[in-house]
Amino acid sequence: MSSQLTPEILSTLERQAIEVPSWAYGNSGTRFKVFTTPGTPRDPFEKIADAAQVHRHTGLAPAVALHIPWDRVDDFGSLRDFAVEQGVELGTVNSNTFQDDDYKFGALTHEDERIRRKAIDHHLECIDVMHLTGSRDLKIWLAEGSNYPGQSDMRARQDRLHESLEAIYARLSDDQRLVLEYKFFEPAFYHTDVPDWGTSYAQVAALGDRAMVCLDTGHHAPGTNIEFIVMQLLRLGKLGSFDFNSRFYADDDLMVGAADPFQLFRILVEVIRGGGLGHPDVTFMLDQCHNVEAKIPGQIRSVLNVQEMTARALLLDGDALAAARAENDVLTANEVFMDAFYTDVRPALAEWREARGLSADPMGAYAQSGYQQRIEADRIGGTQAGWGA
Ligand code: PSV
Ligand code: MN
Ligand code: MN
Repeated sequence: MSSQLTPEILSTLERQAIEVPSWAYGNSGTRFKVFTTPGTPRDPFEKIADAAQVHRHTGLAPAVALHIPWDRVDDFGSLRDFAVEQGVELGTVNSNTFQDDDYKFGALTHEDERIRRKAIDHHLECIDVMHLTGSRDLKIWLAEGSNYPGQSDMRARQDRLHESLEAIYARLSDDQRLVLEYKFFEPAFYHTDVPDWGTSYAQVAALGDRAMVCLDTGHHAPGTNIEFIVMQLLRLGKLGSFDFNSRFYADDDLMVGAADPFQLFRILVEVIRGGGLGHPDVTFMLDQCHNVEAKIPGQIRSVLNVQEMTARALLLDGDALAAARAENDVLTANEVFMDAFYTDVRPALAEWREARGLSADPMGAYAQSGYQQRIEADRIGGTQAGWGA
């Protein structure tokens, strides 16, 4: 093999699995416009079929995350069987409390007990779905908060949030988990009820061992040292999952590694340092929308980006780094770090793929496969990802 990737690194890469989101295959957009794309899936089955293409060409994406109610079907058992036929499994179930008029002023935090009950019941329905799909994780992202100082009692909302989460957590079976995602703003602009990792941590710590934090890389203020948060959550044993994507400005949901590959590298260095790579407790997921680019190749590119930065992070010379640190040799430590980042691992990863019966060039193989032409011819009237629905 042409490269620096040792057998040990190659076998570590073997354990990498990246879950893809069903909503990446539907049409999505901004609040200005949702562009439709020929061949867009018309139902959850077609989303799974598209997601399976990503795994087929990369060997990296064996699971698909669902979103309820966007992916609600009459028979989840048959969706599960279909996924297995396609060579993937059903993964994390995402709840949705952001598209119902009742939730205008909150869901799990709402002042009105009736609305809170409705939001809790939605999560119980999601847990029922998880039993049918075989999913382990319930992921909760809450669009709750307020727009103006004085509008809400922030403290009382935290208390209600705890009570609601407790009721949901109590319904999980022993092998299921709750992961609570944080986001610093949007759709609320003054305060958000779960704005940061500390709040998510405080809430999940109060629930128990099977409640963890979900870190979405696009959900921090610009300039935030995300790898520090990764380190801390791993140190505390509370990093349950990643939603990978990249951003230039806000929650852009662009392809992971596209906006800032170096940040992705730094995050993966801390994942490896903290024992999170290939660890069953730490799920790697994408949370992306492909507004203008082709969706399946967009996902293929993304999982390849994660693998590429993982391989580079695995190249970090730990002994040289430790020696430089011990001497407080700042410049050498930084050079060792940058050497790993600047190493081109693409030829080695192409060989890694070929050794596994995959194409060296998954983007090219997908383009050649004829799948895209087939779905464009067959599917008329695809669905939106759900944002405008
Ligand atoms: C909204 O910000 C969001 O992007 C969250 O990151 C969720 O994970 C995702 O939507 C799906 O609900
Ligand atoms: Mn997310
Ligand atoms: Mn988001």
